[in-house]
Amino acid sequence: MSETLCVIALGGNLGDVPAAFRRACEALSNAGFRIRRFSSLYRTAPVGCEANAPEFTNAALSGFWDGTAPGLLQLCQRIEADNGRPNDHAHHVSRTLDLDIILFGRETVDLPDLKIPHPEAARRAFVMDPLREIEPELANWLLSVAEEDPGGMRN
Ligand code: PH2
Ligand code: MG
Ligand code: MG
Repeated sequence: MSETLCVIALGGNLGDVPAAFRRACEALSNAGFRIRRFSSLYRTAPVGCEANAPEFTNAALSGFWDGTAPGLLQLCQRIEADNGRPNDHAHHVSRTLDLDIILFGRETVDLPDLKIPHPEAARRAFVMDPLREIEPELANWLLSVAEEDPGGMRN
C-alpha cells in the first residue's frame, strides 16, 4: 500500500500534556508513522467541556502512514490508553491525551467509529490554527470541503 499524508490533532488538559505529546510522537514513529511536521503548542480555552475544565494544550502533526485509516485509529487509541486515558472515555470531558485523525490524504472515511475529514475540525480554531501552521494547503482544502457541506461534513 502506498503512503498517505495524514494529519492528527493532539489535545489534552490533564497532567503534563507536552510530555504526553512527546511520548505520542515517539510511539507513532515506533509504529512506522513518519512524522513530517509538528506545530507549535497552543493554549486554548475548553470548548464544550464540563464547567471549570482546565485549559487545553493543542497541537497538530502531519506525517506519512503506510496502512489503513482504521489501522491508524487503532494505533492512536492504543497510544491514548498508554497515556492514561480510559477506553470508555466520555465525549468532551477532560483528558490526558486526545489524538484525532483529521485528514487521511484527501480521502473520505465514513465508518461507525471513524469519520474523516473529522466532522467538527473546520469549526474548531484549536484544530485549524495548528493545522494552518503546518499544512496550509490541506487546511484550505478542509475548509473548502466544509463549505460544500455546511451542515457539518455529513453529520
Ligand atoms: N477537545 C474536545 C472538546 N473541547 N477544547 C479545546 N480547547 N481543545 C480540545 O482539544 C478539545 C476541546 C473533544 O475532543
Ligand atoms: Mg477530540
Ligand atoms: Mg478523540
